[in-house]
This record gives sequence, C-alpha cells and structure tokens, in this order.
Amino acid sequence: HAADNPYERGPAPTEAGIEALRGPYAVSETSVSSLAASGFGGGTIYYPTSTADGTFGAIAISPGYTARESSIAWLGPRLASQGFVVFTIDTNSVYDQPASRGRQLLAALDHLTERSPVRSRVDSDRLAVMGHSMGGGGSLEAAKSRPSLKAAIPLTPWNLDKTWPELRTPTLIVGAERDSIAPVSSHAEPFYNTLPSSLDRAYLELNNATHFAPNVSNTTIAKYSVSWLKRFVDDDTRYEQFLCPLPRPDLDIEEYRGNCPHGS
Ligand code: 9J3
Ligand code: ZN
Repeated sequence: HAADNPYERGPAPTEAGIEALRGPYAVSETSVSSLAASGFGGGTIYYPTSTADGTFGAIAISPGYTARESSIAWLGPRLASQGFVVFTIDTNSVYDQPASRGRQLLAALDHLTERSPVRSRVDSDRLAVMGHSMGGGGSLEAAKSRPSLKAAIPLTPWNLDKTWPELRTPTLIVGAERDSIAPVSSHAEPFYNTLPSSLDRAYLELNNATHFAPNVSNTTIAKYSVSWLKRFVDDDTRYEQFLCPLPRPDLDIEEYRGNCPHGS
C-alpha cells in the first residue's frame, strides 16, 4: 500500500478501471500558447484537479507527421484521470522529423516541470514520453537522449533509425497489424527487437488496426498504457497483474511480446 510506495496513486486497480473512459481523478486543463513555449509548439496540460494526493508523474505526448495536438488529445484526460499530469503538444512545424520531435518532447517536459502553472503538482523525477508515428519515433529519440525517463510508449512509431540498443527506459511499443504507413515489419518490430533484452520492454500489436488507430479513443492502447505508466512512472506493482503473465492474443491483440516479470 501507499506506506510502502510513496508514488502509488489512486485505489487498487481493476480491469474495468483501466479500461474505463475515465479514471478516479477529476481532471482540469490549461493551454500553453506557442508564444509561451520554448523549443516546442505549445499544447494542453491535463492534470488531476485535487492537490490532496501530492505530486504526480508526468507524460509529454507528440503527434505525428502533418498532425496537430488534436490527433492525440483523447489521451490527455484519459491518462490524467488515472493520476498523471499529461502534456499533449504541437510541434514547431507539422513537418518536423522524429529527432526534432524527441527534442521537443523533452522541451515540453522541461516547460512542465520548470515554468508551467502546474509545476508544483509534478514530480520532476518521474517523467515519461509518448507519441504517434513520427512522434512515436520521437519518443524513442527522447528516451535515448534522456535515460532518466521512467517510461516510453511509442504508438505505431515511425523512424529511419531501426536500432535502439541505447535505451535504458522501460518501453512499450504499440504496433498496428494493418499499418501500411509504418509497417510493423520495418518499424515497430525492429524497434522492439533491438531494445536491450535486459530492459523492461513490451511489444503490443493491435489486431486488424491501421496506422491511425492511436488517433481515436482506443481501450487497448489506454489499458496497457495506463498499466505501463503506473508500473514504471509510479513504480506501482499493483499494475503488474495486467502486464504479467503476458496478455494473450484475442480480438484486440494480434500479438504481445515482452519480458516477465518486470523489474528483475
Ligand atoms: O508521423 C507519421 O505518420 C509518419 C509516417 C509518414 O507519413 O512518413 C512519411 C515520411
Ligand atoms: Zn539506432
């Protein structure tokens, strides 16, 4: 319980709870204009309204090529309501490449912890990155350059760099079976396969899904993202039950690979 883990937030988890459209925390939001943002394009911060539970871990999320913050906005309240501060960002240009998106994710985290109005609510030692497509490729870049990150979740990621042995951040890679823009055979799967085998890592392939599955509310993405973030940003082992033993293929999951148990 909380006495053993100071980062644990919220009630004992259930499968229905991690699949729900909203978690236990009421959520507020505040926008960051592009003028106020340095090194990224601005965005929206979603955060638990109550200050009664102390600080929260935080996640920055980048959209993909040609896309705006709106394309990943559903993740803001969905994750924040589980007990995280979530920053969905715009990039400087919608044409920015993955390496740039990685730097922008880190700039957004720095803004969140150093300059944002909710900085006192954020635990600056417990940060994570996510992103769609080139933003997913960017989350790999961010984790490579900042190994203190606690979790990375690239969603149908795209990157020309196919090898990621440098990562030290627990990483959940989400691929889509019918992705023809970032086919899993040349993106998500080699990214996963080249992560260190000693790392806490997982590969979730969404059954019968396209490149754009992460752009609309998706319960499979949400439930495993919440579990991964809770497990590695909050060190909350109550969520290990949803990650180990490895989820079995079903109507939603084409394939799931990973090490198990975690943290060993
Ligand atoms: O961010 C993305 O959707 C990357 C896929 C893409 O359009 O790459 C083409 C260069
Ligand atoms: Zn590489």
